[in-house]
Amino acid sequence: MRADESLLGRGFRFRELGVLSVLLLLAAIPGCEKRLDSESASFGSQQTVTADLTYAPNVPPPVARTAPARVIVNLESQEKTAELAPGVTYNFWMYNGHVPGPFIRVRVGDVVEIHLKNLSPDKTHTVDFHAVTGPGGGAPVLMANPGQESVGVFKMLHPGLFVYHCAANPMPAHMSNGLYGMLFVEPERGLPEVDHEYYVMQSEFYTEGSVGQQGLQAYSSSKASAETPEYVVFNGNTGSLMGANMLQAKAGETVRIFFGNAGPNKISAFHVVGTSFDRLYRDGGLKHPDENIQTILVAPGSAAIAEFQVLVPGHYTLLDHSIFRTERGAMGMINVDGPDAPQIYNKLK
Ligand SMILES: [Cu+2]
Repeated sequence: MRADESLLGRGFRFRELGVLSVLLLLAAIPGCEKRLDSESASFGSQQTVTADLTYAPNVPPPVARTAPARVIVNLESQEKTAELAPGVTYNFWMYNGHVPGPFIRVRVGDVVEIHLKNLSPDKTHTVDFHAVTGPGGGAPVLMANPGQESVGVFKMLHPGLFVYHCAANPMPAHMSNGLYGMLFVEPERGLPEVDHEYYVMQSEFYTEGSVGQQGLQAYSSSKASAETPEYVVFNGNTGSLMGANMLQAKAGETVRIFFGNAGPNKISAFHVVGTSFDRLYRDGGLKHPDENIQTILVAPGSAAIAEFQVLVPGHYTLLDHSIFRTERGAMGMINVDGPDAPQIYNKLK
């Protein structure tokens, strides 16, 4: 027997001992066996609630429950012509009549029951939830032909901020035309309280006409394939966070942005001019937030949670710091009201 084989054999014995001691420990903890049983049986036995869905830039209130539930989520897929930019319209494919689709907020351990009604006259749609554990993120289960409804149940095993999107064929077209949104799985004790929570999702649009060309614009699959978008926007429209639609806060308040990138192609360099992120949950993971971050890369199909306190009144610009994209729509504003703060920000001459 060679020396390494002997070590391997000893390793196996140590592992066996380790497993045995964990089993003995579990047996020794009163009620432990019972907790494991109730956990495995919980797929169909909790309280049933209907999800409170909101549309960008609004976020549903934190989950108040302290125990898992079965959460009903009602989605409809449809195609509808709407404005993409001033004087520019587009035939969006959308969930619940909005681009991005609804913000869904649940709690880790919840069982989410998705009802997808496909109102399209001629296209099959579905949903791939990045929060779902299992083939296709639920897409094969939720595939719905025109006029049909599909229903799937999925257990939320991991806390975090997750993207969802259509995954029907041809997938690039379904993802380019507006079928996406976000689902937030709260950890057991939720996130720290803040004054404002907002939902911002970046995506690209590939139109036959160049940026700004007026009228109804058709989808260009050749530009999408070449990854040359005409529009890069927040919340489905160049003006969704501008003018009367600016996000609002008061000086001294804390803001949390649930930021997603639907792509389909471009990595976002998300930045808020005039502040850094006091706390940043990279890629939507909640375990180890980072501090004092200026610009964050968010991949297509990923998300991040950015938190900051606004101390000085004025306008703060949200943008993709890949800066030419601001000329294609990737810009929004936060309006901060309140008294001047000359000890932090002042003009001397
Ligand atoms: Cu689809």
